Amino acid sequence: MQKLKLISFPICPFAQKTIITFNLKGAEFDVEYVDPSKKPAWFYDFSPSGKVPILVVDDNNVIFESDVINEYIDETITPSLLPQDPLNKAWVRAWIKFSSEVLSDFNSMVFAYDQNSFEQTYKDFLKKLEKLEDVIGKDGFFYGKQPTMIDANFGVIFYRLYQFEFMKNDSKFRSFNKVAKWADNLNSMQEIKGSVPNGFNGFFESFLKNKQSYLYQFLNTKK
Ligand SMILES: N[C@@H](CCC(=O)N[C@@H](CS)C(=O)NCC(=O)O)C(=O)O
Repeated sequence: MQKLKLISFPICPFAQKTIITFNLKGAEFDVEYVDPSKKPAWFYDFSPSGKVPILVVDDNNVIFESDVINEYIDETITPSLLPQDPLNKAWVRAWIKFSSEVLSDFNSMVFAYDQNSFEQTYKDFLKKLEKLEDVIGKDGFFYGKQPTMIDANFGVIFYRLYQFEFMKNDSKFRSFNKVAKWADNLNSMQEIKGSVPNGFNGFFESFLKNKQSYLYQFLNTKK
């Protein structure tokens, strides 16, 4: 059996989707969290872009880029989290690409420094959810009755969205019935709840505070 170690920062969304992928497979793996402001020297030998996540396989093989890491995991650990049929597989993969744009909109919301810029980025985010409402399944997953790789990607986004009660309950978000049901379902899953390290809330809170994010004041966990 291969030895798998993921290197991450505590609140990295790209690494979180890989952890969810591992969790959905019930795979054994280790995670090492490094402090982004104090990256150890060995990190640069492993990570050409200086970014996490990286996956270390059997101590000396390194894979970087979260989507590539996830494909490697899917190819080497059963069961596959992609449809078998090539056409449906391509369809799910295409929407996985789209999930990167949705994550980017979500991150823009997190980085927004005032109400106006937040509202603009939230509009962009909702427009993308509208596209999803038309295509997702009705059984609480994106495709079919079981999670596929794309549920990991959106699990990360919805996990973070639900850190803000007002967005979770927002009528515009809730008006996308299928998306809201999907988000509720993903957030109820242990594979997703257990995809962040201990202390995640504190790290996320400090991150928003340091970025002077408009959303900081709305964090559920904020005292
Ligand atoms: N395309 C990359 C993006 C990874 C990325 O942007 N990671 C961030 C952390 S979430 C990072 O390492 N940034 C460099 C830094 O903060 O020093 C992937 O999907 O793996």
